[in-house]
Amino acid sequence: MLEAQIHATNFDFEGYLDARRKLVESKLAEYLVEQEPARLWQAMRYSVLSGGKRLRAMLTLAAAEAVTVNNATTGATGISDTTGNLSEEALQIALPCACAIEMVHAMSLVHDDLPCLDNDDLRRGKPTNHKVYGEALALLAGDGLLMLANEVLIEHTSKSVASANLLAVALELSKATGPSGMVGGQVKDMEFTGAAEDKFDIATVESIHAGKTGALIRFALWSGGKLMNGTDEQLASLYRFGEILGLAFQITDDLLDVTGDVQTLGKTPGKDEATKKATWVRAIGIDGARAKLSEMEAEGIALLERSALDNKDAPVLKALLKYAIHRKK
Ligand code: GRG
Repeated sequence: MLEAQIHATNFDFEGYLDARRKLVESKLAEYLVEQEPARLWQAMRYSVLSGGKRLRAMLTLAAAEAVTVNNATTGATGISDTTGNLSEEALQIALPCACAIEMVHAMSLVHDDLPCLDNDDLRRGKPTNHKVYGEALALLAGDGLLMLANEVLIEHTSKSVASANLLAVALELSKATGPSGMVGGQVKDMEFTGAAEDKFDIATVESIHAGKTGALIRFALWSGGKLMNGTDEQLASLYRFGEILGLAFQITDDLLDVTGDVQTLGKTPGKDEATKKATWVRAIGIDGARAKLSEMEAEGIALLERSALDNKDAPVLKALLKYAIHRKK
Protein backbone atom coordinates (compact mmCIF):
# COMPACT_ATOMS: atom_id res chain seq x y z
CA MET A 1 0.00 0.00 0.00
CA LEU A 2 2.69 2.50 1.04
CA GLU A 3 4.94 1.31 -1.77
CA ALA A 4 2.30 2.22 -4.35
CA GLN A 5 1.80 5.62 -2.77
CA ILE A 6 5.51 6.38 -2.70
CA HIS A 7 5.81 5.48 -6.37
CA ALA A 8 2.79 7.61 -7.20
CA THR A 9 3.70 11.20 -8.00
CA ASN A 10 1.43 12.55 -5.28
CA PHE A 11 3.14 10.79 -2.37
CA ASP A 12 3.60 13.39 0.34
CA PHE A 13 7.07 12.50 1.59
CA GLU A 14 7.37 15.80 3.51
CA GLY A 15 4.08 15.01 5.26
CA TYR A 16 5.37 11.55 6.07
CA LEU A 17 8.59 13.00 7.53
CA ASP A 18 6.64 15.55 9.59
CA ALA A 19 4.39 12.86 11.04
CA ARG A 20 7.38 10.70 11.93
CA ARG A 21 9.19 13.64 13.53
CA LYS A 22 6.18 14.40 15.72
CA LEU A 23 6.00 10.77 16.78
CA VAL A 24 9.68 10.67 17.76
CA GLU A 25 9.63 14.08 19.42
CA SER A 26 6.63 13.35 21.61
CA LYS A 27 8.27 10.13 22.82
CA LEU A 28 11.57 11.93 23.45
CA ALA A 29 9.72 14.56 25.51
CA GLU A 30 8.17 11.75 27.56
CA TYR A 31 11.58 10.21 28.29
CA LEU A 32 12.99 13.61 29.19
CA VAL A 33 10.36 14.88 31.61
CA GLU A 34 12.01 17.47 33.81
CA GLN A 35 13.03 16.15 37.22
CA GLU A 36 15.74 16.74 39.82
CA PRO A 37 18.36 18.11 39.37
CA ALA A 38 16.25 20.45 37.26
CA ARG A 39 19.11 22.32 35.62
CA LEU A 40 20.62 19.06 34.30
CA TRP A 41 17.33 17.92 32.79
CA GLN A 42 16.75 21.35 31.32
CA ALA A 43 20.16 21.21 29.64
CA MET A 44 19.46 17.69 28.33
CA ARG A 45 16.01 18.71 27.07
CA TYR A 46 17.46 21.82 25.45
CA SER A 47 19.66 19.85 23.10
CA VAL A 48 17.42 16.87 22.39
CA LEU A 49 14.16 18.76 21.90
CA SER A 50 15.65 21.52 19.75
CA GLY A 51 14.63 20.34 16.31
CA GLY A 52 16.95 18.50 14.00
CA LYS A 53 15.97 16.36 11.06
CA ARG A 54 15.56 13.17 13.14
CA LEU A 55 17.02 11.26 10.21
CA ARG A 56 18.58 8.54 12.36
CA ALA A 57 15.31 7.82 14.18
CA MET A 58 13.48 7.62 10.87
CA LEU A 59 16.02 5.18 9.52
CA THR A 60 15.43 2.88 12.50
CA LEU A 61 11.66 2.98 12.05
CA ALA A 62 11.91 2.47 8.28
CA ALA A 63 14.34 -0.43 8.69
CA ALA A 64 11.96 -2.05 11.20
CA GLU A 65 9.19 -1.73 8.66
CA ALA A 66 11.30 -3.20 5.91
CA VAL A 67 11.58 -6.49 7.82
CA THR A 68 8.20 -6.68 9.55
CA VAL A 69 7.14 -9.44 7.23
CA ASN A 70 9.71 -11.63 8.91
CA ASN A 71 8.69 -10.87 12.44
CA ALA A 72 6.88 -14.08 13.22
CA THR A 73 7.79 -13.96 16.93
CA THR A 74 5.85 -10.81 17.72
CA GLY A 75 3.33 -10.72 14.91
CA ALA A 76 4.05 -7.00 14.59
CA THR A 77 2.82 -5.33 11.47
CA GLY A 78 4.44 -2.46 9.65
CA ILE A 79 3.18 0.87 8.40
CA SER A 80 -0.54 1.17 8.70
CA ASP A 81 -0.93 4.44 6.81
CA THR A 82 1.02 7.28 5.24
CA THR A 83 0.59 9.58 8.23
CA GLY A 84 3.47 7.62 9.69
CA ASN A 85 1.49 5.54 12.14
CA LEU A 86 3.23 2.30 12.87
CA SER A 87 1.26 -0.46 14.51
CA GLU A 88 1.31 -0.20 18.30
CA GLU A 89 3.40 -3.36 18.61
CA ALA A 90 5.98 -2.26 16.02
CA LEU A 91 6.18 1.11 17.77
CA GLN A 92 7.02 -0.45 21.10
CA ILE A 93 9.70 -2.46 19.38
CA ALA A 94 11.50 0.21 17.35
CA LEU A 95 10.61 3.60 18.83
CA PRO A 96 12.61 3.41 22.10
CA CYS A 97 15.73 2.51 20.10
CA ALA A 98 15.03 5.32 17.62
CA CYS A 99 14.82 7.75 20.58
CA ALA A 100 17.97 6.33 22.19
CA ILE A 101 19.84 6.99 18.95
CA GLU A 102 18.59 10.59 18.85
CA MET A 103 19.84 11.03 22.43
CA VAL A 104 23.29 9.72 21.55
CA HIS A 105 23.33 11.91 18.45
CA ALA A 106 22.30 15.00 20.47
CA MET A 107 24.96 14.34 23.10
CA SER A 108 27.61 14.04 20.41
CA LEU A 109 26.59 17.45 19.07
CA VAL A 110 26.74 18.98 22.57
CA HIS A 111 30.25 17.66 23.14
CA ASP A 112 31.36 18.44 19.59
CA ASP A 113 30.36 22.09 20.06
CA LEU A 114 32.35 22.53 23.30
CA PRO A 115 35.25 25.01 23.30
CA CYS A 116 37.75 22.14 23.71
CA LEU A 117 36.48 20.56 20.45
CA ASP A 118 34.86 22.61 17.66
CA ASN A 119 34.02 25.63 19.81
CA ASP A 120 30.73 26.44 18.08
CA ASP A 121 28.18 29.05 19.15
CA LEU A 122 25.27 27.95 17.00
CA ARG A 123 23.49 24.63 16.57
CA ARG A 124 20.07 23.95 15.04
CA GLY A 125 19.67 27.71 14.75
CA LYS A 126 20.07 28.25 18.51
CA PRO A 127 22.95 29.02 20.89
CA THR A 128 24.91 25.85 21.67
CA ASN A 129 24.34 24.08 24.96
CA HIS A 130 27.44 25.43 26.71
CA LYS A 131 26.55 28.98 25.65
CA VAL A 132 23.29 28.63 27.59
CA TYR A 133 24.22 26.30 30.46
CA GLY A 134 27.99 26.69 30.75
CA GLU A 135 30.70 24.20 29.88
CA ALA A 136 30.50 22.03 32.99
CA LEU A 137 26.78 21.41 32.69
CA ALA A 138 26.98 20.90 28.91
CA LEU A 139 29.59 18.20 29.50
CA LEU A 140 27.43 16.52 32.14
CA ALA A 141 24.24 16.87 30.09
CA GLY A 142 26.05 14.98 27.32
CA ASP A 143 27.15 12.29 29.77
CA GLY A 144 23.62 12.06 31.14
CA LEU A 145 22.12 11.64 27.67
CA LEU A 146 24.59 8.93 26.78
CA MET A 147 23.53 6.78 29.73
CA LEU A 148 19.84 7.69 29.46
CA ALA A 149 19.94 6.38 25.90
CA ASN A 150 21.00 2.94 27.18
CA GLU A 151 18.42 3.10 29.94
CA VAL A 152 15.61 3.87 27.47
CA LEU A 153 16.66 1.15 25.07
CA ILE A 154 16.83 -1.54 27.76
CA GLU A 155 13.88 -0.47 29.86
CA HIS A 156 11.37 0.57 27.23
CA THR A 157 11.89 -1.81 24.32
CA SER A 158 8.93 -4.15 24.10
CA LYS A 159 9.29 -7.29 26.19
CA SER A 160 8.26 -9.25 23.10
CA VAL A 161 11.74 -8.73 21.65
CA ALA A 162 13.97 -11.74 22.32
CA SER A 163 16.52 -10.91 25.05
CA ALA A 164 19.35 -12.07 22.79
CA ASN A 165 18.29 -9.56 20.11
CA LEU A 166 18.01 -6.71 22.60
CA LEU A 167 21.40 -7.58 24.09
CA ALA A 168 22.94 -7.62 20.59
CA VAL A 169 21.42 -4.19 19.89
CA ALA A 170 22.69 -2.76 23.21
CA LEU A 171 26.16 -4.12 22.46
CA GLU A 172 26.18 -2.64 18.96
CA LEU A 173 25.02 0.74 20.29
CA SER A 174 28.04 0.78 22.61
CA LYS A 175 30.36 -0.17 19.76
CA ALA A 176 28.86 2.39 17.38
CA THR A 177 29.25 5.13 19.99
CA GLY A 178 32.56 4.22 21.59
CA PRO A 179 36.22 3.94 20.60
CA SER A 180 35.56 1.66 17.62
CA GLY A 181 32.82 4.00 16.36
CA MET A 182 32.00 7.64 16.94
CA VAL A 183 34.58 8.48 19.61
CA GLY A 184 37.35 6.80 17.61
CA GLY A 185 36.29 8.65 14.45
CA GLN A 186 36.27 11.95 16.30
CA VAL A 187 39.80 11.35 17.59
CA LYS A 188 41.03 10.52 14.07
CA ASP A 189 39.30 13.67 12.86
CA MET A 190 41.25 15.68 15.45
CA GLU A 191 44.50 14.03 14.42
CA PHE A 192 44.07 15.22 10.82
CA THR A 193 42.59 18.64 11.57
CA GLY A 194 45.05 21.26 10.35
CA ALA A 195 46.73 18.88 7.89
CA ALA A 196 47.54 20.10 4.38
CA GLU A 197 45.63 18.39 1.51
CA ASP A 198 48.62 16.25 0.55
CA LYS A 199 48.86 14.80 4.05
CA PHE A 200 45.65 12.74 3.79
CA ASP A 201 43.78 10.78 1.12
CA ILE A 202 40.30 9.45 0.44
CA ALA A 203 40.93 6.34 2.54
CA THR A 204 41.74 8.58 5.53
CA VAL A 205 38.58 10.62 5.04
CA GLU A 206 36.47 7.47 4.67
CA SER A 207 37.90 5.98 7.81
CA ILE A 208 37.30 9.17 9.85
CA HIS A 209 33.73 9.46 8.64
CA ALA A 210 32.91 5.77 8.96
CA GLY A 211 33.49 6.21 12.70
CA LYS A 212 32.47 9.79 13.40
CA THR A 213 29.20 9.83 11.47
CA GLY A 214 28.77 6.46 9.77
CA ALA A 215 28.75 4.14 12.78
CA LEU A 216 25.58 5.59 14.35
CA ILE A 217 23.76 5.79 11.02
CA ARG A 218 24.68 2.21 10.22
CA PHE A 219 23.53 1.18 13.68
CA ALA A 220 20.25 3.07 13.20
CA LEU A 221 19.42 0.90 10.18
CA TRP A 222 20.73 -2.41 11.45
CA SER A 223 19.08 -2.07 14.89
CA GLY A 224 15.60 -1.53 13.40
CA GLY A 225 16.00 -4.80 11.52
CA LYS A 226 17.53 -6.70 14.43
CA LEU A 227 14.81 -5.70 16.88
CA MET A 228 12.24 -6.94 14.36
CA ASN A 229 14.07 -10.24 14.16
CA GLY A 230 15.27 -9.77 10.57
CA THR A 231 17.00 -12.61 8.75
CA ASP A 232 20.80 -12.60 8.40
CA GLU A 233 20.37 -11.66 4.76
CA GLN A 234 18.10 -8.72 5.58
CA LEU A 235 20.43 -7.54 8.34
CA ALA A 236 23.43 -7.72 6.02
CA SER A 237 21.56 -5.57 3.48
CA LEU A 238 20.63 -3.03 6.15
CA TYR A 239 24.20 -2.95 7.42
CA ARG A 240 25.67 -2.30 3.96
CA PHE A 241 22.93 0.19 3.14
CA GLY A 242 23.83 1.95 6.42
CA GLU A 243 27.47 2.16 5.39
CA ILE A 244 26.49 3.70 2.07
CA LEU A 245 23.99 6.13 3.56
CA GLY A 246 26.41 7.16 6.33
CA LEU A 247 29.11 7.92 3.83
CA ALA A 248 26.73 9.78 1.52
CA PHE A 249 25.34 11.76 4.46
CA GLN A 250 28.81 12.96 5.42
CA ILE A 251 29.79 13.86 1.85
CA THR A 252 26.63 16.00 1.70
CA ASP A 253 27.58 17.52 5.06
CA ASP A 254 31.03 18.43 3.73
CA LEU A 255 29.48 19.98 0.62
CA LEU A 256 26.94 21.96 2.65
CA ASP A 257 29.75 23.36 4.77
CA VAL A 258 31.06 24.98 1.57
CA THR A 259 27.82 25.75 -0.27
CA GLY A 260 25.28 26.29 2.55
CA ASP A 261 24.29 29.43 4.45
CA VAL A 262 23.98 29.96 8.18
CA GLN A 263 20.24 30.69 8.03
CA THR A 264 19.37 27.41 6.36
CA LEU A 265 21.99 25.26 8.06
CA GLY A 266 21.36 26.58 11.58
CA LYS A 267 25.09 26.24 12.21
CA THR A 268 28.15 28.16 11.05
CA PRO A 269 29.34 27.12 7.56
CA GLY A 270 32.92 27.39 6.32
CA LYS A 271 34.44 25.86 9.44
CA ASP A 272 35.96 22.84 7.69
CA GLU A 273 38.09 25.04 5.47
CA ALA A 274 38.91 27.48 8.28
CA THR A 275 40.14 24.68 10.56
CA LYS A 276 41.53 22.55 7.72
CA LYS A 277 39.53 19.40 8.39
CA ALA A 278 40.07 16.22 6.44
CA THR A 279 36.88 16.42 4.32
CA TRP A 280 35.73 15.08 0.97
CA VAL A 281 35.81 18.57 -0.48
CA ARG A 282 39.40 19.15 0.60
CA ALA A 283 40.43 15.67 -0.58
CA ILE A 284 38.80 15.64 -4.05
CA GLY A 285 37.18 19.07 -4.58
CA ILE A 286 33.50 20.03 -4.90
CA ASP A 287 33.01 18.30 -8.25
CA GLY A 288 34.80 15.18 -7.07
CA ALA A 289 32.63 15.07 -3.93
CA ARG A 290 29.47 15.50 -6.01
CA ALA A 291 30.52 12.70 -8.35
CA LYS A 292 31.22 10.41 -5.40
CA LEU A 293 27.80 11.26 -3.99
CA SER A 294 26.06 10.26 -7.24
CA GLU A 295 27.97 6.99 -7.17
CA MET A 296 26.84 6.31 -3.59
CA GLU A 297 23.23 7.13 -4.44
CA ALA A 298 23.23 4.68 -7.34
CA GLU A 299 24.91 2.02 -5.22
CA GLY A 300 22.40 2.44 -2.39
CA ILE A 301 19.41 2.18 -4.71
CA ALA A 302 20.84 -0.84 -6.51
CA LEU A 303 21.45 -2.55 -3.17
CA LEU A 304 17.85 -2.00 -2.07
CA GLU A 305 16.52 -3.33 -5.34
CA ARG A 306 18.38 -6.60 -5.04
CA SER A 307 17.95 -6.95 -1.25
CA ALA A 308 15.70 -9.31 0.67
CA LEU A 309 13.95 -6.42 2.37
CA ASP A 310 10.19 -6.13 2.47
CA ASN A 311 8.14 -3.94 0.10
CA LYS A 312 10.26 -5.29 -2.78
CA ASP A 313 12.45 -2.26 -3.25
CA ALA A 314 12.08 -0.82 0.27
CA PRO A 315 10.68 2.48 -1.04
CA VAL A 316 10.84 4.38 2.24
CA LEU A 317 14.54 3.59 2.62
CA LYS A 318 15.13 4.69 -0.95
CA ALA A 319 13.34 7.99 -0.28
CA LEU A 320 15.36 8.50 2.91
CA LEU A 321 18.62 7.95 1.03
CA LYS A 322 17.64 10.60 -1.49
CA TYR A 323 16.60 12.91 1.35
CA ALA A 324 19.97 12.45 3.11
CA ILE A 325 21.77 13.30 -0.14
CA HIS A 326 19.67 16.13 -1.54
CA ARG A 327 18.93 17.96 1.73
CA LYS A 328 19.75 21.64 2.11
CA LYS A 329 20.50 21.48 5.86
C1 GRG B 1 29.88 9.67 21.91
C2 GRG B 1 30.94 9.74 24.20
C3 GRG B 1 30.75 10.37 22.87
C4 GRG B 1 31.36 11.53 22.59
C5 GRG B 1 31.17 12.28 21.35
C6 GRG B 1 32.22 14.87 19.89
C7 GRG B 1 32.16 13.46 19.51
C8 GRG B 1 32.43 12.43 20.56
C9 GRG B 1 31.85 13.06 18.27
C10 GRG B 1 31.48 13.98 17.20
C11 GRG B 1 30.42 13.36 16.38
C12 GRG B 1 29.85 14.33 15.39
C13 GRG B 1 29.30 15.60 15.90
C14 GRG B 1 29.83 14.01 14.10
C15 GRG B 1 29.25 14.86 13.06
C16 GRG B 1 28.00 14.23 12.57
C17 GRG B 1 27.12 15.17 11.86
C18 GRG B 1 27.37 15.46 10.43
C19 GRG B 1 26.12 15.77 12.54
C20 GRG B 1 25.05 16.55 11.96
O1 GRG B 1 23.93 15.68 11.93
P1 GRG B 1 22.51 16.13 11.38
O2 GRG B 1 22.69 16.98 10.16
O3 GRG B 1 22.01 17.05 12.57
O4 GRG B 1 21.65 14.94 11.25
P2 GRG B 1 20.50 17.37 13.01
O5 GRG B 1 20.61 18.70 13.70
O6 GRG B 1 19.63 17.43 11.80
O7 GRG B 1 20.10 16.28 13.94
